[in-house]
Amino acid sequence: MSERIVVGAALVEDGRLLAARRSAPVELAGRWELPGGKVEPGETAEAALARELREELGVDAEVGGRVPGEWPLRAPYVLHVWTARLRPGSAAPEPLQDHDALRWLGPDEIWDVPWLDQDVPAVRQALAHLGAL
Ligand code: 9L3
Ligand code: MG
Repeated sequence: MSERIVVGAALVEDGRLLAARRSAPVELAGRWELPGGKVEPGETAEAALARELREELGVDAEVGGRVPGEWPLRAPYVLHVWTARLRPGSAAPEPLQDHDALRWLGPDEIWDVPWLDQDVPAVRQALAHLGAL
């Protein structure tokens, strides 16, 4: 089967990175991730990520550039990460779907939450790509 892309957002505001705690499925509940989800057939990665952030968090986000790299998830999925920002006038994020908590993590707090295993290298790479938060 060919690879299917899951997109995650390195959503940054005021020098902090948004982390979202999954409430579902049960095997991932309690672990933190870069919010996002599956790219649907015919959809661009950027459009998919903006859609997922609207659905999951209720925000209006502008997707920036791709963070180099890809991280394997359960086959056939792989995780790609894009930078993102809230557009002026966007609502603040709230956990509407699949999450039960959100945190804006400052540079000293990034590793305070139990990220999903696959998100650890993705977060590390996103931070390297962004430079100082
Ligand atoms: N996943 C892992 N890390 C992430 C994201 C957004 C997703 N940062 C994994 C969790 C699920 C699969 O990818 O197994 C699909 O994600 P979703 O559509 O349930 O968010
Ligand atoms: Mg999701």
